[in-house]
Amino acid sequence: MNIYRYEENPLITPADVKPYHDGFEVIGAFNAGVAEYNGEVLLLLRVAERPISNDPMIVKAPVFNPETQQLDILEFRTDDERYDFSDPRVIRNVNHSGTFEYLTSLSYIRVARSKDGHRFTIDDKPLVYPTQTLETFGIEDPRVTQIGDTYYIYFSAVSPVGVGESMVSTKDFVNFTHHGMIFGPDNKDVLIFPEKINGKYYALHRPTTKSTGNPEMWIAESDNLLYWGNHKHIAGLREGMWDSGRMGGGAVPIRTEKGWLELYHGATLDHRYCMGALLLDLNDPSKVIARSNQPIMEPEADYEKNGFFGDVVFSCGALVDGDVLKMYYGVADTSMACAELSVKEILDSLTYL
Ligand code: MAN
Repeated sequence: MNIYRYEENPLITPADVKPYHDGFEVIGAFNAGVAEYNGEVLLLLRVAERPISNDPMIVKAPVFNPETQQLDILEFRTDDERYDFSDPRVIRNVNHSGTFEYLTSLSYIRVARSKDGHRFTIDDKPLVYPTQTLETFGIEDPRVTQIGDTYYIYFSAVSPVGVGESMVSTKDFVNFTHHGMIFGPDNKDVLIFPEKINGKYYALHRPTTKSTGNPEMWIAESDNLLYWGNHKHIAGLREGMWDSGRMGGGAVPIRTEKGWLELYHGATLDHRYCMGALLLDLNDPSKVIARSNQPIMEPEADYEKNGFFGDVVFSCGALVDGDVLKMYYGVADTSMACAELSVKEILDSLTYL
């Protein structure tokens, strides 16, 4: 697989983003959704900001308060034995293993704009910021599907009652309609197909199940993009392989002659995130035709291996120009990068089932 990583990588780093909140630092500008609007490439960055702590014994947790529309900042002592601070992203209660109590940063969506897809200018203010009780821990990992002249932007809405997928829509990136939560908790990695198939809208999604099952890929259909049904499980984890721990959709599905090409992320149980692909039937996208046995991209560059949470390549959007696929991707839960791959080479690399 030929992969051309841009020389400018990482294209956007936290140092390029001015904090929106006083007394905070930007620790991540990553996992961006991608859109083309008015002749520009827009990256809808997940910006993560953290309250600065001057005391190494204190870990702070920012929480959006829907009543005041401000952030509350909670403080925890690192020697408090009720909590586990070993994962820098979260504060866990030692008695509830698996779940987390608080996040150490708050994420929201901010836009970076570019004429050439390489050099970006970052807006001063958020594009989509928490407003509701289901978003008090932040909004994360946006994806964008353009249908006609409407852009549907959907993201993980994180709060103490769970992580679900909520959606807003806009025609101009100024005025928004909030459609509420379209996939209830726990669910992430929703990808809405860019056109109807046999009269229905389709979306990939990734429930996290607690009774039986694993974090794997599902598909659902809808008449109106808001109410989703006829859920089907389409692809699962593979023991001993690069996608043995968790998996979820990445970029908006791309129509090719051979089928819908879905770039997805897979991780091992020790959290090494790679990108691979699924090929779905053009007429019935619940049918998986082919899949990557080997990742199409793995964390290799220094900026992919090292960062806030290292060994992560995680794409939320790509642009296609003929055979050239420009995959924008978050690196190490810290920054944004881009790489060009050949659509044909990806398709040729897949193993048919
Ligand atoms: C995981 C990671 C974090 C994220 C939380 C909540 O722990 O993906 O980056 O903030 O889930 O979604």
